[in-house]
Amino acid sequence: MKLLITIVQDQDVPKLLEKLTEKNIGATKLASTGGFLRVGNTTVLIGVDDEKVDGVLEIIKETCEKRDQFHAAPVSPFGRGGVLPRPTKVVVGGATVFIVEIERFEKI
Ligand code: 2BA
Repeated sequence: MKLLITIVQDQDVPKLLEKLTEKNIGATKLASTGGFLRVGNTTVLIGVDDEKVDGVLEIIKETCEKRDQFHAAPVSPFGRGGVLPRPTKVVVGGATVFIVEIERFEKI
């Protein structure tokens, strides 16, 4: 069994959860925040048998989009005479997935 720790953009969550539920795949949604942009994203925990991992990755690919976001570096109080940093574009998503081996799984 594997646990897919899946970080996605909030906008993609309803569709992702709908598709997983259609296939009877259990998921847990957690609110999270990206360390770089410091904006909210969603972490979805998905526990599945090994043979279902590729199918779940397909669903994630189908439902999670790449999007452009802008990153403005924090303004330093010791900054250079009021010059504001230019926001830089970063491409976020589709999804960041960590696939972890599950040693034991119990539902009690
Ligand atoms: P954030 O950390 O807010 O990162 C958002 C996007 O900013 C990233 O998109 C990437 O395009 C860019 N980015 C991140 N760190 C950067 C850096 N040091 N320099 C330049 N650009 C940078 P994604 O790669 O699609 O990541 C989306 C979210 O997935 C991340 O949000 C974070 O919450 C999570 N994530 C990505 N890689 C991770 C990792 N190695 N460990 C834990 N979480 C990760």
